[in-house]
Amino acid sequence: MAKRAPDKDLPIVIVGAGFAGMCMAIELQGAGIESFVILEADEEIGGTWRDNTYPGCACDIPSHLYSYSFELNPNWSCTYSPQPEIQDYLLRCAEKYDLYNKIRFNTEIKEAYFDESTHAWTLVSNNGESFEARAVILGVGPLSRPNIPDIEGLSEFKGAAFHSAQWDHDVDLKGKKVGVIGTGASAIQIVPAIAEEVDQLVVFQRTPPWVMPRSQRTYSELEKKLFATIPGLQRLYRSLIYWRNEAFAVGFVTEKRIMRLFEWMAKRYIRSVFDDPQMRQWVTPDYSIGCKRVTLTDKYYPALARSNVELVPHAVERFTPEGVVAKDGSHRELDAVVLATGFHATDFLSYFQITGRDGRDLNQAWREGAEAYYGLAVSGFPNLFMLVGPNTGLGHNSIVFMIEAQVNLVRQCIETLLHENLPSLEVRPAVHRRFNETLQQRMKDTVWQSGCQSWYQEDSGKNTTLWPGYTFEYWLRTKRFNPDDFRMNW
Ligand code: N01
Repeated sequence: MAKRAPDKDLPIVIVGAGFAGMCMAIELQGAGIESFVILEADEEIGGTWRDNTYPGCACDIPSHLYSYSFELNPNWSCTYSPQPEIQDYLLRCAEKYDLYNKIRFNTEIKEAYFDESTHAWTLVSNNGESFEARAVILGVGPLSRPNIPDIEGLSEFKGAAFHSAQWDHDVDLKGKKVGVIGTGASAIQIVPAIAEEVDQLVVFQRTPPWVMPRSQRTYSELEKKLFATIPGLQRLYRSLIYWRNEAFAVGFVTEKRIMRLFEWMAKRYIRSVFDDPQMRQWVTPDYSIGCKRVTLTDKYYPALARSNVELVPHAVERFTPEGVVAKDGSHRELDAVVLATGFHATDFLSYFQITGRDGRDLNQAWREGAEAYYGLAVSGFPNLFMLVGPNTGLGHNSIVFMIEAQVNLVRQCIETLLHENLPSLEVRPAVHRRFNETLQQRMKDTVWQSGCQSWYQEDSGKNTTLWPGYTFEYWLRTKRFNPDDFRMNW
């Protein structure tokens, strides 16, 4: 079929209005590109910070860093802000940057295909609507689809059961016998938040997490005033937090022996809370600290030590209509169960049907694990970009920093496409391959590949989620669009 000139008037489509999609929109606006629309599956912006409303939900990266660099907020109430405050921040940003006019809500994209003759993408929504686009940017996030484990008997359980990211606020847990399955970053926030109000709390632990104290602190009115009025102070504070967090990467990716110091600190923390040798043993992980995400909390261990809280150091075998049977065969009667069982993090875009050049299917291209060029472009899929894509997640620092680096490069790709009126722009296969070979080679020496099983990895053990280096390095390497890395079709 003869190719036509690209239709300049086709919009750019951003999918998802969370931290990433909004950042992309603001970046395009800043470059004078207004021809975009944001398609959002839900009826409000916010992504993960809209969805996760469980008791105790907060960010485990300090808010002065976990926020846009171009939209500092001097009024964060405390070091690690609770979810409502972060969602409010995002709502304010959406208002300030006039994003609501650009968003189509309740529009969930299920399918996207590229037409080589028109150089256009067509996106199809769940209600059958279709949208044509010059370029597509997927900002859907890897932690958006809850992992509801296929545990025998779950559907026959007579009590309430819901995932941590789909908290059922109609269920009153006061005075009830409640089970929490999972002990990851969500569970360690939920357990202390509900321990006081429930009658009994049973925590089912398949694998103990490493826990470090979080040192939460409320900012005084004076501090907020100083942040707001002294030029550069808040930016300096933000930089200090950034470099402190970045220092962890030395242990994660360069010198794993440093992690022994953190292990020693975490074990000392365990001893300071628990007198019972049995409890100390149960909560002490047998894998290197950092291999799974380190959980930060001052409240989880004290909550486990409460008399109405029981730690069951076993995975779950099955549900009964009345409760849960642990792997050791013991049964607990429960009124409600919280599935704090994480997300389909490595599946990335598996729930999308994405068809690129020559009928390439993205899921097929990723059958051995997702991979991309700096997590944001895939060979064979012209004019398609993604944010927080493969191997751009972090175990130690703010993902907002990575998002800003990504939108900067994607914006440059889009500018090249528009200003040079190119039909398409696509990362070269050899560049894509070399990039991922080097990345996986480097990954081998990181703490994340030191022997534990985590959501960072595919079942095969391949780590498709994390950036195996320093974030400033990612920022430097994505700062300028390199035309040699892309095939530009005329
Ligand atoms: O999920 P997880 P999460 N039977 O995957 C267990 C971000 N986040 O929602 O370790 C029994 O960490 C599983 O056990 P195991 C953050 O990036 C950020 O807590 O696999 N147990 C594990 O204990 C985080 O890393 C914040 O053996 C089962 C737990 O469930 C990511 O979200 C706050 C099971 C899942 O832990 C995910 O955290 C919260 C089964 N069948 C979350 N299946 C911030 O503060 C799973 N488990 C920014």
